[in-house]
Amino acid sequence: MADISVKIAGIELGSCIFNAAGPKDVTLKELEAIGASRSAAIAMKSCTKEPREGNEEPRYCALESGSINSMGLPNLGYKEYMKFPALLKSFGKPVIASVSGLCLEDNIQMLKAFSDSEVSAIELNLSCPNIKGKPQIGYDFVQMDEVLKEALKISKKPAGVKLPPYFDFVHFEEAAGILKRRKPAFISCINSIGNALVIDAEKEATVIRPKGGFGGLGGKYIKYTALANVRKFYELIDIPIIGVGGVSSGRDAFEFILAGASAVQIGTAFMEEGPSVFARVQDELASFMARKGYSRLDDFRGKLKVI
Ligand code: HRO
Repeated sequence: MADISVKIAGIELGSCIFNAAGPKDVTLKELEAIGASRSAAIAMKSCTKEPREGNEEPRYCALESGSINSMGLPNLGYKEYMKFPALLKSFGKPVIASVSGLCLEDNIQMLKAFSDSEVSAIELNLSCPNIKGKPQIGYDFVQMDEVLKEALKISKKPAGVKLPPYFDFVHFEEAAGILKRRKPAFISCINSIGNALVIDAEKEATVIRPKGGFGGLGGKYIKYTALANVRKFYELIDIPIIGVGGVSSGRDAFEFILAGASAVQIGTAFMEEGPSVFARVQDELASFMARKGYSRLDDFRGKLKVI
């Protein structure tokens, strides 16, 4: 059987596949279900300083080949998530906090707190598209540089950054320049493609309610954009990359690793299929690698050929 374990930022992962921050990871019960599955880690919902109800319902809709969401950061507040690693210890896997403060001070305060907690790593989410009146920090390079400068130096735990999708080579280079300077422990790319609009022609209406129906697009629709982001950053910077966006099979995971990802997260497919998705995708990846004659991820990571 192929070995699909990996070490990222000093953290040993039994496999390279785990859940993306976001779906089904708000409550302790949901996190326990991830712990009991074959997800290699337990990523927790992005949190804010205070608990949040999130946006009005309906705020998630499964689509033919993906999903649209405008959850609006519903979460229990960071103090609850600080307690969870101890309660999830029996699963014996890394617990990852995701921090999405509504201002720089909140991000700093939460990073400080998680840094002294039992989490294994922290993902700083600079790319939530669904907060009314709050632009995605990952698209404002001045602010992104400032946040990373102040926030990353605080954390004693490996701290990475969740990026929005970029679409222009100039933007990739600008973002890469900041990342080279601020040196996060890893990057996760990509978040959902923000502010898509899905329309139900029969009802002549949007499929979600918040923000006039605009929301983050996820799933298969965004796989090629996600692969492009992983590849571009792999070419530009020497920081471990966690690929996320449209992974629903072992073959998808293989493509992300071939593009340069060190690990792969699953969002929409986990939301739709439930925790068994992790075992299925891992087994498919291992079989696909065996068929190709690869015994470990390093045999093909980043080795994409351009025809
Ligand atoms: O909660 C959300 O609406 C949400 C977040 Cl924080 C995020 O980072 N990405 C997303 O698609 N939705």
